[in-house]
Amino acid sequence: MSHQLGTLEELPKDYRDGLTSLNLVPLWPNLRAVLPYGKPGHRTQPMLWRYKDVRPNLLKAGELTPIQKAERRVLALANPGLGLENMMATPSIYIGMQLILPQETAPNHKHTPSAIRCVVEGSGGFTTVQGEKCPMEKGDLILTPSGTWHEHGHEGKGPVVWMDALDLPLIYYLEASYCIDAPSQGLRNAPDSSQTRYRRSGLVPYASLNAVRAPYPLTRYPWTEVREALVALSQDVPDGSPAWLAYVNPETGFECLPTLGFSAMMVQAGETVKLPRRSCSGVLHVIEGEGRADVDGKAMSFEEDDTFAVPTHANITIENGSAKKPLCLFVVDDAPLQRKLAFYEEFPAT
Ligand code: GTQ
Repeated sequence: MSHQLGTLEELPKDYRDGLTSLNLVPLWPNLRAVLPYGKPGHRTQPMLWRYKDVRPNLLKAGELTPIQKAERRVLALANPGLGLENMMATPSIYIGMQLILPQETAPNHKHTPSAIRCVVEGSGGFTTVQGEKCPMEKGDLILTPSGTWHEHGHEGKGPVVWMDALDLPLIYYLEASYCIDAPSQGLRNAPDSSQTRYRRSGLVPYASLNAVRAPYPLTRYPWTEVREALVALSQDVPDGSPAWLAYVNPETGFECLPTLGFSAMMVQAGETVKLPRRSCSGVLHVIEGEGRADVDGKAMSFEEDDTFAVPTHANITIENGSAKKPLCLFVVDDAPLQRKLAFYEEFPAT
């Protein structure tokens, strides 16, 4: 039943002032703001960041700020609806574009927020996570979960750039965000686990059936393999739907991280897809291809390496702008957190 609720102005001024002096607030004038009917409100704007705008500024940062003065040389993609200084792409998701130049190192640390990298350009970069050295090639996903030591380096030529996604806004809001640094890690002398223990989906090391399972068994998800899987899946999805694969923990089958979810989507040449309306917020990054997105009526044309933010409950249509080539998107969202809080919802595309 919807009633017109009382307003602040209806209350006598001396009563209001008395409440304020006692740090008390009446709920009813604010109730609809915090509990709107039907759908949540949001300050997050549908927002596109073009890589052709980001890249020159990131390279300029490479000239202006030596790595020692930056620790991490990053430009954050800040959603203006959430206040630029807050460095939030969505209420839960921080996105940064990080540059590392040949021979530079970004020192070892660990922190309470969880992070991932999705490589944008360049070759020869690497991230070492808990002693495991992970090569970084375009489109590779590398996890650095909460509390895991990580450091970056670059043994190749030319700039290396990747996209960082962290649950930093959430952890900061909880007043739980902090970091510890340490000398460089010792390296485990073996290829990363995507090349050895978890070479193929559906197979796990036998001993893991008995063992107390490591929470984060797989750190690197090579894009070449994800892409092959998307191409194969594309042959068996209905027209108007994307081929959509979730990155999961190979030991549990559940999401890789507690808070943020990762997935990859392929839209066939010439196709337009409507996504289900989902209760999570998200960020979509173009690994390959070009096209147009409509997010709650805001149209955005994107190219390869561009990134866009989508608010909770958004209606999203994605059009592959090419008649010849597929469009590949990497998706970050906070669905794992919402599932744990038991209110994640999906509504069919309308
Ligand atoms: O590479 O460890 O964009 O700690 C923000 C915080 C990257 C990182 C960011 C970080 C990192």
